[in-house]
Amino acid sequence: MFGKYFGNVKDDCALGIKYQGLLYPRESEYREVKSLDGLWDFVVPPLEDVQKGHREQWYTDSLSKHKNVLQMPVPSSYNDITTSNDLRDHVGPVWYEKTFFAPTSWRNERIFLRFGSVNYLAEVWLNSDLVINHEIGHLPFEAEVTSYLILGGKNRLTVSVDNTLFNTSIPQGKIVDLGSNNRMAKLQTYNFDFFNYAGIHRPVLLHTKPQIFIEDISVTTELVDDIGIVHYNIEIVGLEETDTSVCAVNLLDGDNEYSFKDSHLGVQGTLQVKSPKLWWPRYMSENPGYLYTLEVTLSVPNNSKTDIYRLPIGIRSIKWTSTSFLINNKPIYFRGFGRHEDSIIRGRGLDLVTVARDYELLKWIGANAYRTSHYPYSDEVLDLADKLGFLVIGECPSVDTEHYSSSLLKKHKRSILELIRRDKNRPSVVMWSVANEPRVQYRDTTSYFKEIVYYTRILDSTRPITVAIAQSPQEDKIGQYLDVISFNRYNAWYLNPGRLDTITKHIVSEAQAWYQKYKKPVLLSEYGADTLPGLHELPAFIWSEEYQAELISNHFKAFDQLKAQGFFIGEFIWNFADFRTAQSYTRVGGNKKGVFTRDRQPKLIAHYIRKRYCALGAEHD
Ligand code: GCB
Repeated sequence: MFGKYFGNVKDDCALGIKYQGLLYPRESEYREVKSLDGLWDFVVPPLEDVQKGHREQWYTDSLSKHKNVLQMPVPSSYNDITTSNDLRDHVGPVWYEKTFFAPTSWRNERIFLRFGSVNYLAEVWLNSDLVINHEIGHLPFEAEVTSYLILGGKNRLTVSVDNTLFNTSIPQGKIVDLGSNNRMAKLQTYNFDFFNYAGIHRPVLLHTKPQIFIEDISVTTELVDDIGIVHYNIEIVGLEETDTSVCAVNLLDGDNEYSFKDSHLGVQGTLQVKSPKLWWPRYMSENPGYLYTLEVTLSVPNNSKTDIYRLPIGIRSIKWTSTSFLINNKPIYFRGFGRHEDSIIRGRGLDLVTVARDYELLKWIGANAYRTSHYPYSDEVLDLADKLGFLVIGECPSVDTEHYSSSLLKKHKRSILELIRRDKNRPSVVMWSVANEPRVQYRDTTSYFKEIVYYTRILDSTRPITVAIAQSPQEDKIGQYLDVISFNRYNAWYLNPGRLDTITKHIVSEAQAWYQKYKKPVLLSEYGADTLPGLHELPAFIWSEEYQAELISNHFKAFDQLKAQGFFIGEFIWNFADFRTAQSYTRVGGNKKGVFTRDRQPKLIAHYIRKRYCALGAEHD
């Protein structure tokens, strides 16, 4: 149970767990939040000397003194903004700078700087001092900057962002040295199938906390008969030994009514909610995604210090057996997509317009689930999953992993720790995927994943663990450690291209083989076909809209047979929308397996999926 590690244990050497709370910055009576998003100065070092900025310590003076300063939007990826191939394909550090004022009214506060995510390696200087560095994209990090900040004056924030991926990065990449004759000295290659977009990808927030503050809250919920049980654990920072603190906890419902007449006192405890309004996924309730607010009020009477933090929570239970996955004791059938954070020009940068559109499309098509392939998505995306009642398989950024090593293992664990630390309280997140398609031909694959799964389970035993597996049941080495078997299979695409007739039989027999081998619930985590929108061919031919429609429809026949057998718990199409990849002759402008185009319009198949997914949803009404 993560309560143990996320509540009290700050540093567990045996497990390599070092942990600091990272609650999302929320305004309250005692907390302020200021956004630093907008246009930042942006400078790229010369191609032939990408380390120049570090050597010359560009963080010690204003970037605006350089020639060729661009105005770069934050959040966004920098790659597709200009018309330059050099910037799109840049390998190495780039430099960002923003100036801002901090109000004098913050004199008695502790001030923190939070980045929603920077891909891949970030170094952050405030007024020339290094305040934090962070490795691994797609995850937030934060530094206390109280003593570096000029209150009532101008501050200069400098960030170096390096997109270089090595064998020990998460995800892995390889650097090819092109030699000194080449203008671009280094070339980045990687096996994963999405563009290595880079930049400050998510919001940058400056926020205050009182001197004594609520550092973290961990919540787990369960159902006992008709009672919703909410276990909570609160971490407080800044207390002196002589301070006596009072932590009062209450629950507000959707109408802002308190659930308890008197608040519960103490940093650890259990709330019992009679006849709770449960958090349900879509289609299983009139009111899916019902959220309460856990209100925590901290006061230190002899100090007259107070803090308040309000955390949205959902009351629901998760259980799994050898054949099923249950929410609130009801079996769930997942129907959804693998997705990407990817939009035209912005790349992987948070784009709220695309986020809102995607949820409208997910609702329209009748999906109830998605996998955050192949990395953690933004807080903003997951907030909506909580609110709208989508089921999320949260994935860490280990993709096509190979060449296992102890330093890779350490970073892989770190990515899982940071993912669970961020999303542990989210009702929408119902399963962890700790890798996508790891390679298994290595001697140490088995011990590596045994340790990864063990580590994940210690952090959180309340959610099942899976891996999206590429191998056949015969070749697989990892399934023995998992709770749910997920497999990616491209029948009639990479396997037997053009042979639409082979799909149903192959999928049914493979899913049965997985179940026979492990006696665990099975889901298909990826299947699909690249499709050029507007290309029509009858009889169906690969890359046409008809081919994608037939390929996916033939899978539906297999799923119907499998559903009747009792162990098959879900279907995830690859992919929700077309997305950008590295340049290759197998990709036309990127991966085109989307059911929607990159500008979010439906391909032919979308209408068939809608019919099926909505009908499956209606079975639960
Ligand atoms: C896969 C990968 C995914 C690719 C997909 C494809 O198995 O998990 O990242 O994009 O195949 O389209 O090739």
